[in-house]
Amino acid sequence: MSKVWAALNEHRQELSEVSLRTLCDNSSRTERFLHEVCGITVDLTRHLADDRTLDLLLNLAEESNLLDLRNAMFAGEHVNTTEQRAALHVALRNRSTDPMLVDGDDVMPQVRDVLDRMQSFCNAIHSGSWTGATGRQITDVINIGIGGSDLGPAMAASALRPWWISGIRTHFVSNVDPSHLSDTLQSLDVESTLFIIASKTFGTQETIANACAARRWVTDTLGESAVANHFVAVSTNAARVADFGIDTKNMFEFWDWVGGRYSMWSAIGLSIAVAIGFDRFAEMLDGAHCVDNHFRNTPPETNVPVLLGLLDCWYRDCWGCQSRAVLPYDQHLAQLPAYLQQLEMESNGKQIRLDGSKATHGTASVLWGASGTNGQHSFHQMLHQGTTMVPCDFLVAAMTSSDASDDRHAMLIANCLAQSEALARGCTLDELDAPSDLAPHKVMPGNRPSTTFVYRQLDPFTLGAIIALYEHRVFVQGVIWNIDSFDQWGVELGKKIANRILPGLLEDGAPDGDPTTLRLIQRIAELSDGQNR
Ligand code: G6Q
Repeated sequence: MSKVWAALNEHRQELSEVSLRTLCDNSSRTERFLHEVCGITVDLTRHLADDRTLDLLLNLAEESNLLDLRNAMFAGEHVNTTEQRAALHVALRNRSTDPMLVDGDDVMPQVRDVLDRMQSFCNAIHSGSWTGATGRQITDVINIGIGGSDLGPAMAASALRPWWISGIRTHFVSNVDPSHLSDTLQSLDVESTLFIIASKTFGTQETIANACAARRWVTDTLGESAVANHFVAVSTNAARVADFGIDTKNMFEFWDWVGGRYSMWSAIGLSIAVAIGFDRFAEMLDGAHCVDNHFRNTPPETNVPVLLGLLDCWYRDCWGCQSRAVLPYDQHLAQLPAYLQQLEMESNGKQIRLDGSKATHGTASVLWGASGTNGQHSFHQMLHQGTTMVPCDFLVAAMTSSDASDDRHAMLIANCLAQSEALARGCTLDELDAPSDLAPHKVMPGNRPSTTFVYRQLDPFTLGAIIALYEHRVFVQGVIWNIDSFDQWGVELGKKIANRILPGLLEDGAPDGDPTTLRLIQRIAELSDGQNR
């Protein structure tokens, strides 16, 4: 263990004696723990950390070469070492005129070219000049994709619902469970529905199976020639797109230096741009670019993603926190926890370090959460009085994006602020007004840390900024843990086994699997009367 880690662990013992009440009541606390970035106030004052904590964590960043690695990412170096690739999603939202290089080539001309094509496509859909095969205007757009080709666009489209262009509805189908597509299609008219098949590889089993089913739905009614009007593709693989039967002039390209879970800024965001219009999509890119500049140019002590990522490591490794909760007090961000689960847990849920050795510290926490105030009537009990400490992120807008003029938004804010105050300060036995037999049940231990993010309104710029903050925070965690945040080898084995099991479910061949799998296949066959065969 390095000297800095040892000092951090020792310091954590000292902090056990300090209460968050004392820390928060220090009037100079805001100097180092309250920050503004791209219109977002990030309040870190309710963290179990003092000046010495921050100094030690910043030493840890220095010891881990954080700034060099950050610069390497922006320089398009192969920071995804196990796949020998750049991770240059920042180029997709580079709104400056500066070049961005991958292997010596400026990628900005191709990035701008695809953005221009996305803009023309959106305009054609919105103006009605792109129609279905029978001449009907497109009213419904379905993104078929999964993982990184679904979660970001689905989350963003839902977050930006108040900005939806009228007359266009967007839908997202990801699951290979046939119900997902059939439930979605139920209320739609084939003549006015357009599919975006979003897949980096264009080989993902679930996406291709759903895309084939969607094509059958279209061609059964409108004939083969209708594919040209009702399907576009987003991919890095033109050959497979053509094999599927989509003309590559209706394909929007991206590149292998864009990781799946970092791809909503690329053409994978086409469904977002269709939903809110290209200009608003560009504002989302602007928000992310603003945070990129902050991350790239701000000294570590005031660099918000750096501080957030370091605090995550502090709780994970020095306090033993196994999970973190994301609690948006913003109904439009209800899908944020699901999106962040992939971003953090697929990026940093690893146990092998860059040099091939086994990690000696814990890595990604279990990330979970739900929108407030709903969670208060459910799992917040555990956050307040459970035996496990769960650091929380609270997010809240100063203004509602609804047209309500009553007190509900104020209630939402009051509840958000109340939760973080209650978690931090708790309630002692002395402060209780309760009969003695009930008193222990009502004591609130407090000392539970949280970050509060406050922004004016959840507009496209702010959403872009929030997501970029989280992306860079995850990068910082990965650097401290010395792991490759851009690969995902852990998802491969299950895919391989599923491919081995599938023929035994479909054909008369011998089922394949270990004894438990074989027993379950047998039981499923009995229960389904062989329906899958
Ligand atoms: C993300 C992962 C993964 C990927 C999906 C879909 O970082 O790589 O979630 O996005 O498996 O892959 P395709 O886009 O290739 O269909």
